[in-house]
Amino acid sequence: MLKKVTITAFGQDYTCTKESGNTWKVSVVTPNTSSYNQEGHYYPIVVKAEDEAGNVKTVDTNDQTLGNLLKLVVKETVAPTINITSPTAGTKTAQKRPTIAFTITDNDSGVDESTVKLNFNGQEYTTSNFTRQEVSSGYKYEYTPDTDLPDDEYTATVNASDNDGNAATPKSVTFEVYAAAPTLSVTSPAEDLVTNQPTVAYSATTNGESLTVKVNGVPQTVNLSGGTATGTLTLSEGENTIISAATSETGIETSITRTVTLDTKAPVISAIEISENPANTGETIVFTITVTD
Ligand SMILES: [Ca+2]
Ligand SMILES: [Ca+2]
Repeated sequence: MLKKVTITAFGQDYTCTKESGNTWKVSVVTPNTSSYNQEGHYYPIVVKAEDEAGNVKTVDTNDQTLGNLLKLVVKETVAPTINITSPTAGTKTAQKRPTIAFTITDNDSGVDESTVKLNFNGQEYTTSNFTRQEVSSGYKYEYTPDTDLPDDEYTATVNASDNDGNAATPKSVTFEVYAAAPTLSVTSPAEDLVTNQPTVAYSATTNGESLTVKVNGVPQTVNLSGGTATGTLTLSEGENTIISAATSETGIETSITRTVTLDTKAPVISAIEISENPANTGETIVFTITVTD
């Protein structure tokens, strides 16, 4: 005669109730956490039957016939979280090999690294293409292209699942590589201009986002509108170095240097000599003038 049947699961004993015939039953609620991180990825169950005479039969996971039936796999249902930390969505970068950084975290069964995938620029990359750093409940991965990317818009998409097969919502980021130097053409003043006017008209065209103009290091006021810059430059007596520098949205600079000379002083005639004076009719005479400027 059987006295009782008990099972031991998740560190607790549960007493079964006799059903019809030789069947005993008990209902048990599974734990809130996955069995994935348990040894063997399962929760071990022990069944014990005792008769009235005091004989006890215990069956556990090591039992050759029934042991595998006592390996209880419990799966959690919460998908991992993906967060792309760099680049920021919608940004433009001058970097031709921008690093794509993302974290994948999962609180319970953990990130299944074989499912971590980055789709970028028409290719699929896996963890062997990434550098990896452990973070709380997951990993931070970084991917850096090994060739320069042409200027264009790019989208990076990350996928991952946890060890219990829960697939994360994929995350994407779209950004632009813009590494081209801006165009710049200075139409005025001309190179090596010599003038007696203390100001000179400035004009230039550029596809840059901004333009600075300096005369001998002194910033000048120029108005840039619709790709055309205009202004008036103030010159100093003598040689003036005019540096125009256009900067793209991503900080790439193109510059042009012009040299303009301001000369407001008339030449000085300091000596005149006529040989001979007075001269005879029909005689060849020589004028010698001394002039400085
Ligand atoms: Ca999970
Ligand atoms: Ca002069």
